[in-house]
Amino acid sequence: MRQTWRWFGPADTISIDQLAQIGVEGVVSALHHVETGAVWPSDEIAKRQREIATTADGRPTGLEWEVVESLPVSETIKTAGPGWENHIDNYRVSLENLAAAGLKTICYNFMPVLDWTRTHLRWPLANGGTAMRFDLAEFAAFDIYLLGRQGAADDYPSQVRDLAEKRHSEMSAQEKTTIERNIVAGLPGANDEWSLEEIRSLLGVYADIDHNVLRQNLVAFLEAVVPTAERLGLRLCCHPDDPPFPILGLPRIMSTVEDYAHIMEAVDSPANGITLCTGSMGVAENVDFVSFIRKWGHRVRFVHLRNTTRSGVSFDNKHSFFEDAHLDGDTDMVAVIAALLSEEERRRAKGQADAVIPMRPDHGQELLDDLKRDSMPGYPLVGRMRGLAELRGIMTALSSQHLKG
Ligand code: DNO
Ligand code: MN
Repeated sequence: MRQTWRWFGPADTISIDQLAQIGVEGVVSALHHVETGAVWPSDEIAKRQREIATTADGRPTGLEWEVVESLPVSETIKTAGPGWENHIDNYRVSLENLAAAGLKTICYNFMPVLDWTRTHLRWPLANGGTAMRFDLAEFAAFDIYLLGRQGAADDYPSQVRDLAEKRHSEMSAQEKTTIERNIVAGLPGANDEWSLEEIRSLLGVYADIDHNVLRQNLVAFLEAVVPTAERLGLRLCCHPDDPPFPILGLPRIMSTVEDYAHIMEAVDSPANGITLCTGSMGVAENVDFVSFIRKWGHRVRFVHLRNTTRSGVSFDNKHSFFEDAHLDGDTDMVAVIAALLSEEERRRAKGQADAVIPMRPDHGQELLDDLKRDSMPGYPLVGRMRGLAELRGIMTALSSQHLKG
């Protein structure tokens, strides 16, 4: 696998020349400053390529922009609302511009309104570091009391409602603001920043959009853009919902192995691919990543490796969890990596040019010097570096000639 690293551009707290020391082989980036739904202009794409290829003082970094994460899908496209054609045209032009610049792998997601969601960004760990956490009781307190969504209480069993009520009654004004901001304002890489008011009105837009309608909207999006991607030799790859279950009464349709099977079959093209994210899907119980990779590995274009531990209140396979160290947690990372390396072997045996799959350590805990710096939530230097180092060890050991024969 190719070891990549997410870099948010010149505004990133980690400079591009530091990545060489980490042993990063390729860069994952996006034009976060372009408004969602608008075209990514060729000159902006070229600028980002230059920012990745050269340091601020003009030295070559030896790195290239290899994966786009994400080319965001607008709410207009997700809801198939007025202006859909225009946003689809723009998406196609962005794909043309990216392909002309030599980019091939395009990650996106189809989560309505909220991208990845956590209640705690810096949850203290016993070892002194911090981790991100999603706590269902805290989330319910936000949903029922802070957002005040109509009918929210009915979405939680009484045990969770009681915990939420207790939490809400104990929360200081400061804590309320923090949890609101954590959930609503959007975490790094999220497409859009909302206010509580905007969330309320967006929920109204989704009133008639259930699981099936949202699935149809994803299929309509793919039917519209996959032929373009195919012609340009691009690989689109959908990131799973995080967390992998409906929140705020909104449908989520890319949470499970079955969801992926449905979408892969509905638009059966090599350009319609998968971003495998163990940290997102692995929150659910009994996810069999090894069978998933055996069945759908040929459509996996990009991999996020990260581990979570379910901890706290759960119901209906919805869980509270925290982001554990990359080799700890509920997902058997060694088995996942072994399955991915076998997939690469299969591709090589068939002589495929795209045998190597880009992977990145997805998130990291804040450890050591991360705690003294202003790190982007989920994207600190030391924690991600620890993650990459551990994952690299597994990849090297499993692909070692000593193990064969
Ligand atoms: C979640 C992560 C997120 C992701 C965002 C934006 O598992 O990979 O940081 O990057 O959804 O794409
Ligand atoms: Mn991910």
